[in-house]
Amino acid sequence: MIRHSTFLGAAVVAAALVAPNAPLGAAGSAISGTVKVTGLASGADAVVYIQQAAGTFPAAKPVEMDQRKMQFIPHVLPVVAGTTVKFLNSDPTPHNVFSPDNEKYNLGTWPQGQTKDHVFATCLKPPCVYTQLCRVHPEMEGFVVVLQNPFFAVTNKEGHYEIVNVPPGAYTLGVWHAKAKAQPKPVTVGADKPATVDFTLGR
Ligand SMILES: [Cu+2]
Repeated sequence: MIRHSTFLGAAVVAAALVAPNAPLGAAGSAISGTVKVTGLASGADAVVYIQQAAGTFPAAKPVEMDQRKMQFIPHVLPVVAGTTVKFLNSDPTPHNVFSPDNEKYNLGTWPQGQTKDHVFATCLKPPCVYTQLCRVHPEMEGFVVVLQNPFFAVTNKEGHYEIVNVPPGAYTLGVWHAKAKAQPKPVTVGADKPATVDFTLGR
């Protein structure tokens, strides 16, 4: 599954919203690249994101984090601040949903086929990372990463990411990974000038 493509739709909508006066055809460009994590075989599940973009960004429509085969899917879910996440249980066993981070929440425990919502509306200094846990199954873990704008992508198992339709401008590109870190990098994109930014994360 190509996780980063899940967010293309949101980025397209947001680009249209933030650039209402842009001439027709002056869509943004892509920022893409590869993330390597020192000591890990896979560069998957890193979030690459523009730290701060001009304008305000409405919440995307609700997105889903599933609990299926004893895993949170997707393992890493970036969202724009204010977005509702629908936590679904697809397993025949009850699961719990809680996070010990930031404002903390415990949505309870519920059976197969049901969802409960949490609105990620309190993030004052993005990124706000919520470790997503299940009290019934201590080995289960996921992450919700709350961001200021919809210009983000999650790396696939090759470590590749692509953020599409970024409005022309100069930005700082951050990267988040559950187990490794790297400094942000500057990036400039033009109307027809995509950019490539690679990261090597250390632990
Ligand atoms: Cu569980």
